[in-house]
Amino acid sequence: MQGRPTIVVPGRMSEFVRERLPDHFQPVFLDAADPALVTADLAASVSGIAIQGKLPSGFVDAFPNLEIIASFGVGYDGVDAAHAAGRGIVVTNTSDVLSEEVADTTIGLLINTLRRLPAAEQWLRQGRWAKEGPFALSPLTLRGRTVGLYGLGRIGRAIARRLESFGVSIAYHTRQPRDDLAYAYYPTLVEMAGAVDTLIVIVPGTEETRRTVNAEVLAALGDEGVLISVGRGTTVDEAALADALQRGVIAAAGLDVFENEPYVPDALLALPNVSLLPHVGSASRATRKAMGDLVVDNLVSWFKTGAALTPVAETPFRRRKPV
Ligand code: NAP
Ligand code: 8YV
Repeated sequence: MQGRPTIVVPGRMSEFVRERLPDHFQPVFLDAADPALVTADLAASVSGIAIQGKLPSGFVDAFPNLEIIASFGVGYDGVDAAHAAGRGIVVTNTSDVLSEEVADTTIGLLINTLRRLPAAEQWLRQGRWAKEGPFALSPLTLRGRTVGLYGLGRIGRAIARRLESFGVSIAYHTRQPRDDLAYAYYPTLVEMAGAVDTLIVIVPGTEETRRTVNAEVLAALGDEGVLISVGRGTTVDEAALADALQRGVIAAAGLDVFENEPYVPDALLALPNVSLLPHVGSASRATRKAMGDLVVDNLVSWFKTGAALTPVAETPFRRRKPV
């Protein structure tokens, strides 16, 4: 790597990336991914972008010499990878290093939702145990449940492995069945929802998955049904979900992700049968550091060796000219 490539970092970015970038690169931190903030000199000098969250293609196109977009997170729905591919720009994500952490969080959210543990803790903290007696028995339990995983990729499989030890039945829906796993496969989401009582959503947020967890799927899940959503908020029709929870079409939901983060619909906040988390699936310092390191390591590898470590499927590129 001759000289230090200039990497632009627009908007919020993990401290772990901010701290390490100067060891290898000339980082330029901008307030936002706004093309109006890009001077002609900066436009010409930038060869990489590090991004957390949404990256408008108008901003990407402000840089004629851009080679790589390193995205913080395994889900890269904030980056138009097809657009980047069309310009020959490689996009990387932070796959694998967070799978076990997100699977742990999913199991925690599932049990919180079924057994109402956050409400039970509030009962104790508010002095109600001493004044009013034991917390109410939870109407729901994990015992005897059949869990359907919508998505059985890296994180889905890590969730399934944990669920095996809980003694529940496991099914899944993806576009392609997996011949290496013995779980029951359903070719459609609504068929699987009709066959299980617990639906865990861990697919990427794409146009294809958008609002696919809709009123029909929730009705199929049934009145003992529990929805756990940890993929992307866009996959769930939140208005249909609030309605289903209000009317008892399903029993409860646990949500870590929302369509319009950080805003959570009032209709969901008002419901007692919902457990809500502020998108903390991967949010331990150790895992966020591993993710941050992978963002930087992808950039280093690209400029040093000509290959990224974890390119996304749309951009399996190699770099032609060494710097
Ligand atoms: P992955 O390994 O790429 O797995 C994605 C899974 O979704 C695959 O099983 C895939 O199977 C399935 N899938 C994709 N499109 C589908 C469709 N249209 N219909 C049915 N199934 C579909 O991804 P991962 O590493 O497990 O991560 C999954 C997602 O979790 C990320 O994209 C991200 O949005 C989310 N996430 C959330 C958090 C959090 O903090 N809550 C943290 C990390 C990740 P087929 O290709 O066979 O369909
Ligand atoms: C991160 C995530 O919180 O990896 C993902 O796809 O959703 C989370 O691990 C998020 O990407 C940080 O912005």
